[in-house]
Formats: sequence, structure tokens, C-alpha cells
Amino acid sequence: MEFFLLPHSVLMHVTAALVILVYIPLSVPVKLFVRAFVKPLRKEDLRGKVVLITGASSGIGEELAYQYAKEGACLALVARREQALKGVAAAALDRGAPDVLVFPADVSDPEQSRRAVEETVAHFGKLNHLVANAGIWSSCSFDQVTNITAFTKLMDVNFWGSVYPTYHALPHLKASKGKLIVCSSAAGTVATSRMAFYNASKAAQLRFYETLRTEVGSEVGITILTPGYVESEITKGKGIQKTGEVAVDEDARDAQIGVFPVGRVEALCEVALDGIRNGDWYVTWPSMYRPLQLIACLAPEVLDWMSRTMYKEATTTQGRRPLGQRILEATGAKRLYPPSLLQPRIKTD
Ligand SMILES: NC(=O)c1ccc[n+]([C@@H]2O[C@H](COP(=O)([O-])OP(=O)(O)OC[C@H]3O[C@@H](n4cnc5c(N)ncnc54)[C@H](OP(=O)(O)O)[C@@H]3O)[C@@H](O)[C@H]2O)c1
Ligand SMILES: *[C@@H]1O[C@H](CO)[C@@H](O)[C@H](O)[C@H]1NC(C)=O
Ligand SMILES: CC(=O)N[C@H]1CO[C@H](CO)[C@@H](O)[C@@H]1O
Repeated sequence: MEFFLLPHSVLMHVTAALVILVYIPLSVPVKLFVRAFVKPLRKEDLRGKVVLITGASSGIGEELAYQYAKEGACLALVARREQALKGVAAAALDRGAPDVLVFPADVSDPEQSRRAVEETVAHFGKLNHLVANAGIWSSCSFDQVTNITAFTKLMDVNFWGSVYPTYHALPHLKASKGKLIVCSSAAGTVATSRMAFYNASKAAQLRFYETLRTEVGSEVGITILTPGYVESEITKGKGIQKTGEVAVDEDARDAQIGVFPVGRVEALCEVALDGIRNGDWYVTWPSMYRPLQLIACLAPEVLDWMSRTMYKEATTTQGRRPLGQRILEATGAKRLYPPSLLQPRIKTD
């Protein structure tokens, strides 16, 4: 034992004890009071606000665009598929957005990210919210990967594709006292088998924005979304497959999701927009994922055991199938998936 470290070590342990025994019992009622009575009075009015959403061509980004539109916000929509973006733009105008800019771009490219932000500010004269939502998925066991270099794409899009637009948007957000919203994932906080790369990219995002909050939090509000499974093209099965190519594989999707419920995207976005307007630090939905984080923190071995059990593979006539997927098939629980997942149409461009 290095004795000069002892005072700090004692101090840290005493602090942890004080947080649990004193701070939490005192702060929880205050937080509940603020949430119930203070925040509703100070909800941000979005009329005329300028909101840039990346990954707006489908899924969560598309639905967020519609809900911002209903509140009267002006939108800049970014993703690679231009035709899909135009469709979303038209529907957003219908729902009440005063003006919508479509900007096709690949957010993993620093220059395209910069231009998306600059052109938005040039067009609208300001930027109030950046929603860094674009992302790709992958679900496969690490030891089954056949092309490892293809997986750098997950970091390029999920991590760097959030950081680049954030970098260029930050001065404008400071000027407007605006907000930064990032779409991480419940997978960023809880280790889940078959998601090592995705989990790592989402954990990187989470840590990055938590750190950024300590630097700019007094000027720019940061809301981190950590959704569980919700309907989108990702949960239709689109992602980087073990061979390295991007494809839709419903079987790999079933193997990943197993018996977990898949939420409706409208419901997630309602809760998310409410949290954003309140200035909440985190939005976790479906709410079943919240206790999961507590378990991960206090007893990581329990989650490790759960993940191992649910993803334990058995070789059947249809190939290697994890327990969760076999339960899904045996119980017919797939009928509970939102209808959009059962007819997996992916937008083409
Ligand atoms: N669905 C879930 O269960 C779930 C759960 C937790 C977190 N999330 C996160 O939610 C976010 C949105 O995903 P989603 O579920 O809505 O899936 P989605 O329907 O596949 O949407 C992903 C969006 O990202 C865009 N995108 C992908 N690569 C891009 C790139 N290089 N440059 C620009 N845009 C790109 C896609 O548009 P283009 O293909 O047109 O570029 C699309 O608009 C992701 O960050 C995802 O990780 C999803
Ligand atoms: C592996 O993936 C990378 C990136 O997508 C690609 O450039 C490369 O050609 C792939 N290699 C093989 C052997 O398929
Ligand atoms: C498998 C994996 O990478 N799990 C990680 C998911 O993210 C959290 C951090 O938020 C890590 O603690 C896990 O190890």
C-alpha cells in the first residue's frame, strides 16, 4: 500500500457513502418536485427554432423530424439518401414546419459534416438544436466476423459522425444558447452479447458527450438519448453483417432482440422531445432499461450471466440459434413486434 494515497482513498470512500446515505435521499424528492411542478412551466417553445437532425431519412430521426415539425420548428435534414430525405421534408412541411432544408451528406466525412452545419446556418441565420442521431448497427459474435476491417465503419459513423457535426455546430449553439442532443443507446451502458462493436461505439459517444457536458454544460444543454429497441430500419435487421457487408438480416435481428420488447418509434420520440424541451440530461426509453443500468453498476456479474444465458447458442436445423431466439420462436412472441418490423421494407434511393 502506498501510504501517501491513503487520505485520498479514505476521502473517496467517505464521499461515496455520503452520496448514497445523504445526497440521494435528499435530492430525489427535490428532483421529483422539480420534474412535476417546475420543468413543465419552463418547457422550451420550439416555434421558429432551427433544428438540424442527422440520420433523418428513416427511423428515429425521421419521427423526431415530424414531432419537431408539429411544434413549429424549422428543420435541416441530413442523411445520405436524398429521395428519402425529400419525402420526410414534404411530410414535415405538412405537419407544420415553417421551412425545411434537405442536405444529403455522409456524416462520417468531416468536410460534408462541416458543410451541412454551415449551409444550415447560412440558410436560416442560426442554429438552436443539433440532433446527432445518424447511426448504423451490427449484431454478430466477434469470433464469427470474417472481415474485421469493415467494422471501423461503426466508429466512423456512430462516434465520429456525431463528433464532426458537433464540432462545427458548437460555436453556433453557444451563440443561440442552444441544445445538443445525441442518440446513444441502452447498449452503451449495458454489455450485451453480439454487440461488441456497436456497444463500444455507443459507449464512446456516451462518454464523449458526458465529458463535453462538463466543459460546455453551462452554455449548451446536452441531452443524451439511450433508447432500447424501437422500430426503425435497424430493428428491421439492417446492419453490418459478419462478412462486413451492409445488408438486412431478419434472422440476425431475431437472434439479437430475442424476447426483448420493441417499442413504437412515435412513443420514444414523444418522450425524447419532452426530455429535450425540459433540458433533461438523459432520456432512457422504454423505462425497463433504467433499472438495468443500476444492476449493471451494482452487480455486473448478474447481467453478464443473463447475457450469456440468453445468447447461448444451440445448433438446430436452421443453424446456430441463441436461447432468446428459440424462446421467441417457440412462444410466437414475434407477433408482439410493431407491425412495421414484420414487413421489412427499407427505403432505397
Ligand atoms: N432502433 C433501435 O432500437 C435503436 C436503439 C438505440 C439506439 N438507436 C440509435 O438511433 C439512431 C437512429 O437509428 P434508427 O434506429 O432510427 O435506424 P435507421 O432507421 O437505420 O436510421 C439510421 C439513420 O442514419 C442515417 N445514416 C446512416 N449512416 C449514415 C452516414 N454515414 N451519414 C449520414 N447518415 C447516415 C441513415 O440514413 P442514410 O442511410 O440515408 O444515410 C438513417 O437516416 C442510431 O444512432 C442508432 O444507433 C437505435
Ligand atoms: C473488407 O471490408 C472492407 C471495408 O468495407 C473492404 O474494403 C474490403 O474489400 C473487404 N475485404 C474482403 C476480403 O472482403
Ligand atoms: C461488450 C461491451 O463493449 N460492453 C460495454 C458496453 O458499454 C459499457 C460502457 O457504457 C461498458 O462498461 C461495457 O463493457
